[in-house]
Amino acid sequence: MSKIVIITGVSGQDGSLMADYLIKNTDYKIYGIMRRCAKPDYSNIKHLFGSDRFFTEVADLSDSQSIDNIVRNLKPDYFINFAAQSFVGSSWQIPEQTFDVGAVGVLRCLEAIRKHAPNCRFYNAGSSEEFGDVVYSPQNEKHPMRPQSPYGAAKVAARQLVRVYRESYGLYAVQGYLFNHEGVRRGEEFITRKISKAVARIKKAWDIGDSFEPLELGNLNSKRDWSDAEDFVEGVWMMLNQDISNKRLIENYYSSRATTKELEVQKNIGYEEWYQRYWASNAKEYVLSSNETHTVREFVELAFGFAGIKGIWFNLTGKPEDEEYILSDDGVLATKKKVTLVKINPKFYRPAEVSLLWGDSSLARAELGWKPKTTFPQLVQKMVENDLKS
Ligand code: NDP
Ligand code: GDR
Repeated sequence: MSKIVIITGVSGQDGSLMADYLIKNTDYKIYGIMRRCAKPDYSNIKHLFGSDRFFTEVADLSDSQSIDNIVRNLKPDYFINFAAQSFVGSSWQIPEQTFDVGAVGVLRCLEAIRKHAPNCRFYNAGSSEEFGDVVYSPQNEKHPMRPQSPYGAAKVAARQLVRVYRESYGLYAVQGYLFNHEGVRRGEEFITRKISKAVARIKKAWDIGDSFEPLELGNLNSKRDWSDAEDFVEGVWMMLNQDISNKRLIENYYSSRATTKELEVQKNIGYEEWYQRYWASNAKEYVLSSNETHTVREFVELAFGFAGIKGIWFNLTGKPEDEEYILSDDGVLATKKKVTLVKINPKFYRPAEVSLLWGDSSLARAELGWKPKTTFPQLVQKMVENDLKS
């Protein structure tokens, strides 16, 4: 019988990419969970509606009954939780909702799995925001948790719950540490998509001789480790299938399965149950990252560059909020008049900033054999070209 995978947050970037990945690489049935919404946005998943392996269900992470019912009815083999209020900036405006979905929502999933599908493998979407105010770089799995936002704090709480349920009940439950990942399905308020959309808008206006409003940004100096989301859903699937992907654990498995003690346990509970328990108690949590860090400033320069627009940074007062990115005289679209492409709007500053994120995913690369395929410039180019086309 075909296995069943539940994906929450399926209308978002990662959920929809995971659904695509599983339709392509498995023969499993995918149940995408969407919350009730007056005008649902199906843009990321409408291409899947013709598939006889893709279904949608209505549930909400803030409603324990809805999660419980779905797990009880479907008895899934995998539950991949991508649902969250995922915009860090908004987490100061709606902290309670962010925490409820990001932390208590995870507890609701774990409880439903514990009661109705204890052999189901659970993934929760952890974040580099959990590292927050970092104490060393690059950050690996051992870095302390120092979140700087209600969003980051919710993810840290969720991580503790995932660990407690794994250790208390023997669930295969893991939470990766994922650094920023982007792409053409990225929400428009996140910086990368905000830039690629604005570059396309400005390029279009410029080409037809129209005036345009500059792109308004906050902190240009913050550094992020950006990757392509398509590479990351594969890494998440590897974390959920470490009996197939984890070289080190597979070696340990072969050496421990014939020990006298383990043979005794196998005799008592049966090999299949022993296998489930073995992988549940040994599954590990990994960092996924590009292992590079770049400033917002660099992203801006590359994005305008891919649209054939050259600019320079300009600041008459030296105050950060007076900095502008202006069309440069020696650029392809040169002009004598000052044309502002980007300016600062302090409303995009955050009450507390995570100024540097830089991942070290060497453990995932060594043990899972995972590696991102898309480079930083390729990612920027892909996003700009997509927005120029649309
Ligand atoms: P998106 O914002 O694109 O998607 C979030 C999804 O969660 C949407 O489908 C949204 O539905 C859904 N959702 C929100 N609240 C609820 C709720 N109460 N019940 C059910 N569904 C809900 O995020 P991403 O795809 O980028 O990220 C996926 C996960 O990974 C998130 O948990 C995020 O925090 C985490 N993460 C993301 C990183 C990144 O760089 N992208 C890095 C590290 C972690 P709706 O369409 O109705 O809003
Ligand atoms: P982040 O992503 O907070 O890292 O969270 P975001 O793209 O929102 O911000 C990245 C950095 O850019 C700075 N910045 C701005 N950000 C936005 N959105 N808009 C602006 O105008 C702007 N100007 C400067 C921010 O201050 C920040 O430093 C993402 C989300 O996907 C989370 O869900 C995920 O957990 C983390 O990545 C890892």
